[in-house]
Amino acid sequence: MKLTTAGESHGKALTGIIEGLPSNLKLNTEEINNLLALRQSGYGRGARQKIERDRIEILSGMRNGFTLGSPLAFLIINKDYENWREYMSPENCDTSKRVLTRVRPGHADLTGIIKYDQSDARNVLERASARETAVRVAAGSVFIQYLRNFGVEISGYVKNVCGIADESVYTFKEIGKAKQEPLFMLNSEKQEEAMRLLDKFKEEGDTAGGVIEIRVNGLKSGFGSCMQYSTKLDAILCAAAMSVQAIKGVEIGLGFKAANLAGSKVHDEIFYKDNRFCRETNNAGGIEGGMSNGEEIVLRAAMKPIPTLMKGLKTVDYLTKKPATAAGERSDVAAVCAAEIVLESAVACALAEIVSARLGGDNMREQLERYKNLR
Ligand code: EPS
Repeated sequence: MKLTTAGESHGKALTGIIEGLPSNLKLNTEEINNLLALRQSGYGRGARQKIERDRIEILSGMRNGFTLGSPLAFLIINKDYENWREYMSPENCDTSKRVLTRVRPGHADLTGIIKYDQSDARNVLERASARETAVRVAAGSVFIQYLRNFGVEISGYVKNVCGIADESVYTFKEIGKAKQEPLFMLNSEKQEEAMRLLDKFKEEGDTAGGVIEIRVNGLKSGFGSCMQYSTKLDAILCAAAMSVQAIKGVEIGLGFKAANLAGSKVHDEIFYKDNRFCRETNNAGGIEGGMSNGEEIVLRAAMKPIPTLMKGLKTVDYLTKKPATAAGERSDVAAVCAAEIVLESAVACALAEIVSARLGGDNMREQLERYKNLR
């Protein structure tokens, strides 16, 4: 299973192709649209989200609500393209307007302009933009619906906004309520404090990041492998999370905290009760030896603050080489809620690939039978 995405932030549309979906997977497009709307939500989002109304249009690979086993191709229209058509059209457009040379620290602008031999960072930033994550979320919903057939559920919440941290431990059921909250946080005092901080940052033209926790419930043991480095489940999930724009750190289970503790405080002791092996703790975050161990998978990702600051950081104009203030017309103050949805989707994408590769089979019936027969 493989997802390919295309599309510029202010181009006509974003598109995606998923190859390798089994046939007879029932897909609900309203569920996809609801996840797309959630990605656009969250406290701290900027003016662009008032323009866009992301909805999926499926072009191929599905008939009467079921996949066919052929590539699933889809698009999401960028409504803002109407305001950008004269500068962004694939042919005969005016590229002299909307030029960006006051390259933004932390964005792809400067390295991209050099690497792709451009004189306008727009030719790079349009693709580097987190707008691309809309496609990943549309596909993510497809993968989430696929995984649900095997009893696998993915959820998450925001743990920390710019250092305002909720250190509580929640059950999988409890975190299901997070998406009703303005910042997807479960501690209301911390959430209010974080919202006040974002209000302050908005006034000051600054931005914030945070920490997001993603959990996977219900996956049987043995997904991923200890036999080759490239097949380790933790390596694959961390790479998937790191591929999300603005993510700068990822940990599984206790993660960095494990380095400070004795082995006796870290490793989850094994018991045998009611005819099954079990553990009373889950410090490993559901993965041992690069394989799922049947416990909940726990992954946390750290998002850096958005690099477009309205107050503008010091930079150098790429063309004049003179000191300048970095470009900024509009920006999100924080996009931690969007990142939570995108991370769920990225994890779902990686897991769907791993599950379908282990199961093989061309249709859902074959895959479901094989999953049922796994130990
Ligand atoms: C982004 C810049 C902003 C964000 C965008 C990501 O867009 P614009 O330049 O149009 O104001 O709103 O995110 C989205 C459009 C989105 O849908 O998430 C960037 O530079 O990464």
